[in-house]
Amino acid sequence: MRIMLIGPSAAGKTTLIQRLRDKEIKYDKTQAVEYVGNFIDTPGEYMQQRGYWGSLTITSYDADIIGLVQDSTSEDCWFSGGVSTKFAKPVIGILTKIDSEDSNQKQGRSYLELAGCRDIFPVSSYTGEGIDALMDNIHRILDRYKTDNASIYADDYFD
Ligand SMILES: Nc1nc2c(ncn2[C@@H]2O[C@H](COP(=O)(O)OP(=O)(O)OP(=O)(O)O)[C@@H](O)[C@H]2O)c(=O)[nH]1
Ligand SMILES: [Mg+2]
Repeated sequence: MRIMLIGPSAAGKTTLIQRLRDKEIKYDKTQAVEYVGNFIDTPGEYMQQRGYWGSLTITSYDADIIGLVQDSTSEDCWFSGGVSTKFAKPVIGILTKIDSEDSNQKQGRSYLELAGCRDIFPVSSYTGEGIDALMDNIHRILDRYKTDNASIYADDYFD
């Protein structure tokens, strides 16, 4: 199972992947699409600059599930309304940096809802809060997607 993360620069995608893989947390600017274990990390600029969007769409074919990553300390929303429907894949929302005193979960959640995310997971890569809930639920979401869309997929599509 492969998870692809999409979100603006500094949203916390790379740090989250480091946390999920039990690696050392250290800043490492993402320069290109990177396949890291069961994850696909993407540079924020690829979604913030229109011309790169095609690269994200193509790469999404390699993923089983897409995570739209919103920084809960940011006032900005880079996701266009209903963007989750652009992917023929299950899409979840991930709200990062909930440990920060500047975190505004309510606002971040509303941005992800507008983007079309039905399942939203608040997490902190620093403290680990919400990380287990995120990983525990991913398989449930994939199963639900499979059931909901059973009529359009071959029986072995998800194997
Ligand atoms: N307080 C707090 N800061 C975080 C958390 N996760 C990431 N950060 C900080 O946010 C900054 C950006 O994190 P990255 O993971 O590099 O962000 P990114 O989304 O990969 O950014 P690009 O590679 O530019 O697309 C870094 O300084 C991180 O230390 C978190 O859970 N809590
Ligand atoms: Mg990065």
